[in-house]
Amino acid sequence: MYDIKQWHHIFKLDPAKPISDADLEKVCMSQTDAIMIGGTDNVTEDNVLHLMSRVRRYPLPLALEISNIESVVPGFDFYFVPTVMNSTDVTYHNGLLLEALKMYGHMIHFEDIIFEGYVVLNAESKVARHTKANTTLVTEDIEAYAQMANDMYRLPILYLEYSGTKGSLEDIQAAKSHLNTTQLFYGGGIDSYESAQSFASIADTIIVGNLVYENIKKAIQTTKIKERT
Ligand code: 1GP
Repeated sequence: MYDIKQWHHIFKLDPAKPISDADLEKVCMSQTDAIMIGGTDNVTEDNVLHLMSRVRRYPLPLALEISNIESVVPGFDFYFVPTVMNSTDVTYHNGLLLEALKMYGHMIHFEDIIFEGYVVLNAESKVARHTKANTTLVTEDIEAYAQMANDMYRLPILYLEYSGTKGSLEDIQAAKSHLNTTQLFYGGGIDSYESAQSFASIADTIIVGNLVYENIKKAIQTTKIKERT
C-alpha cells in the first residue's frame, strides 16, 4: 500500500478546470508522488468521476480532497478530509464532518481517510473566503497551530495553504520546528523549479496546483526537487 510519508510532491488537479489528455499524461507520467483531486468551486460528482477515470489509467496514487459531501465518490486510494483550523465558522472545523458521519458513517472505510489540519493564509484566495478563514496571523499564531496539530489534535498532516500566492519561508520554518510527527504540507504559488525547491527544503510535501493549468512545462519541472531523488 502507498505510504503518504514518502510523498514529497503532489499535483492537485481541479475537477472544475479542463485539462487536455496530453497535459494529463505529462502530469501523471512525471516524477510526482501522487495526484490529488480537489477544488473549491463547482466540484461535482460528475466532474470528480470524470477526472478520476482519466487519471486512473496511470499507475500512481490518487486521492480525493473532499470539498463537499455531494462529490464524494468511491474508487480513490485515499480521502483527505480538511479541517480548517483558522476558520471562524464551525462548519469548516467539524460541521460538514458531523453531517457526513450522520449520513455515511456506517459505510466509511476509516483506514482510507486522512485528516488534514488546514491553516489558510492567503486572504484573497477562494478557499479563504469560502471557509471564512482568519488570515491575519502572525508567526506565533502559526507556531501555535503547528503545536495544536502535532501535540494536541495529533493530526497526520498540517497543511499551510497559501493558494495562489507564495508563503513566508520564515513562517513555514517556524511551523516545521514544532512538528515531529505531523507531516507538513505546503501549497501556494509554486511557479518554477526554484520555488518548488525552496519550499520543499522546509516542508515535507509540496503541492502544485495552478501551474499545471498555466504552464505545464514549468509544472513538470517542479517534480525534479532534490528531496525526491
Ligand atoms: C491549492 O495548495 C494548493 O490548494 C496549490 O496552490 O494553486 O497556488 O499552486 P497553487
